[in-house]
Amino acid sequence: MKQSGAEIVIEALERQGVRIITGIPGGSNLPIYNALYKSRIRHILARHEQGAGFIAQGMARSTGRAAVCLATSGPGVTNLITAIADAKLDSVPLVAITGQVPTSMIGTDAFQEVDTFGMTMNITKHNYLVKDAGELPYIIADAFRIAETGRPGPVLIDVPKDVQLQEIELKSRPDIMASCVRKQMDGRRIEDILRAINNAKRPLIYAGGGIISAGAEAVFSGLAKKNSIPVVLTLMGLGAISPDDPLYLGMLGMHGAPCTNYILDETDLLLALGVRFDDRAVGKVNEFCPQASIVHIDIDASEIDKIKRSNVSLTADVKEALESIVPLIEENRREEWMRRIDKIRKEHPLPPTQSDDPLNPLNLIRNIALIAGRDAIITTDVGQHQMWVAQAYPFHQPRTLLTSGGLGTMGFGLPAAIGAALAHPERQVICISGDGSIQMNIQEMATLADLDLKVAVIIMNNQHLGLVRQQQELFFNGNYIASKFDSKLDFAAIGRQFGIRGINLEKAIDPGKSIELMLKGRGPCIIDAPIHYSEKVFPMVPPGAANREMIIEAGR
Ligand SMILES: Cc1ncc(C[n+]2csc(CCOP(=O)(O)OP(=O)(O)O)c2C)c(N)n1
Repeated sequence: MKQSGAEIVIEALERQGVRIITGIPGGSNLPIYNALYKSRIRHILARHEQGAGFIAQGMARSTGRAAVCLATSGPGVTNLITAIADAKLDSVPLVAITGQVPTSMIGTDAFQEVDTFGMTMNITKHNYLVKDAGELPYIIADAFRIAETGRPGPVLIDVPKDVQLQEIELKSRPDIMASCVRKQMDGRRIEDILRAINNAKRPLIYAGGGIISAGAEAVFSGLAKKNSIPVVLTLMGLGAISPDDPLYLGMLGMHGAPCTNYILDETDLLLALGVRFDDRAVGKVNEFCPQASIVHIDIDASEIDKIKRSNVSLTADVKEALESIVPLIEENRREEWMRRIDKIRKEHPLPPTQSDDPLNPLNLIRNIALIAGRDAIITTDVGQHQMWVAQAYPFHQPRTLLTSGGLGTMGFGLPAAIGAALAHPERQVICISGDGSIQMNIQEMATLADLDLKVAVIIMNNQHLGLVRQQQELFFNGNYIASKFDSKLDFAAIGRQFGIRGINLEKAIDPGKSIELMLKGRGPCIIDAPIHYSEKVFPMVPPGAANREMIIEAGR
């Protein structure tokens, strides 16, 4: 039986077990949409391709499985690019399938032609320009394997329209995930790591998103417990260990828990697990952990020694590596180090919340956490609200915080929340956003209204680009330019116009109760929470400074 390239694309996605895809049709990908018409795969019509990319990311980040988005050539692709770059920096498995002008017209500046392959080469883990429909089943199977295995990441498949329309008879189809070969771990390195841990007096674990990608949370907290090693997490690592674990010290870095940045100065062995020494985490690199030997375990060989030279390194799946290490590691109570840690913790707590105002940002976030429960999935946008969430929201499980860590993309939160809710319709999903960020993909409120998902969007509305204003106040002599919005938007009313329940907490007598009632209601809701514009995120390490030079609070 002859099939078109477009039908082969959809059949290959079905064979991968894909149930939902999201995107926007256009001239160059209409044959794929036509094939989708007859498929049991559900399609979610986004309102902007960046929204589609982040909806797919929300599915992928909350499940760990590759999710699929579609875009047409030209502007469809350029709109999608931010979401692809975002997936690359945060190691999110994504398969983007884009339409392209017919092969004979490539390079002619045809209508809606851009060089998708060239433009996405540096922001994907791998990309393809398909020349023949017969390649499609193999390319799609490979794309999923590449996106999901090793260090996850985005893969793009650009399919010219004539290839979508090409009719062929497929002789064979590839096995799904057949070629996933495990790398052998270097046993001598494991011995070196064991020796380093056993000899250390003041070890510290610095762990990140790699722990969550590998599903290594249990063995990782087992290591910390057995050998009494305190833990600091990156933004991407939040949820990898319970915030109630006595060994957990908090997030490190630019807006981290102050004690972490002092303890990093004292450690003699840093165990860097599934991390990439990002500048927001380590601050001034040559002043990061000045007394420590470094053991670095990461699945991506290119991360080893990229930013900070390690004394022992292991390129491996961090879960497999820890499963080899933990049974062999000595039990150790490290009483002296624990006493020292306790002292530093007590001397340098997070800046206390000055008020009992329920609309104080940290109070608001703690309250949301109490109402939402441990199973809720939280997405954020980028700005002060994102850092307040990272500081104050207790993430007890992996994949409950979805945030744009590497690219720091405003506009991520709402579509990512839609994706998370599509993948987990039974769970409460909450997008905590800022009034600046929400406006970057506000059109996806229409998608949310279509889908009627259990998503609450809480907008911390300070009528400013708050984090920009904060930097202008602290580092640019209060020269406030381009950080204030002159029009005061009523997001609850905007939500209602999209067909979503909305409430403004400005006049709420008990904001906590109002939030609870909104979350209990059916379907999505928008909550506009007024925040004073002068609120700041502390501590803050000035850009380029060492972590210990953090500003703890205004004037200090
Ligand atoms: C797409 C994009 N453009 C610009 C920035 C730079 N930026 C970082 S934070 C921020 C302000 C965010 O404002 P808002 O969403 O209102 O959050 P707030 O800081 O007030 O909580 C800006 C403009 C960015 N991160 N992403």
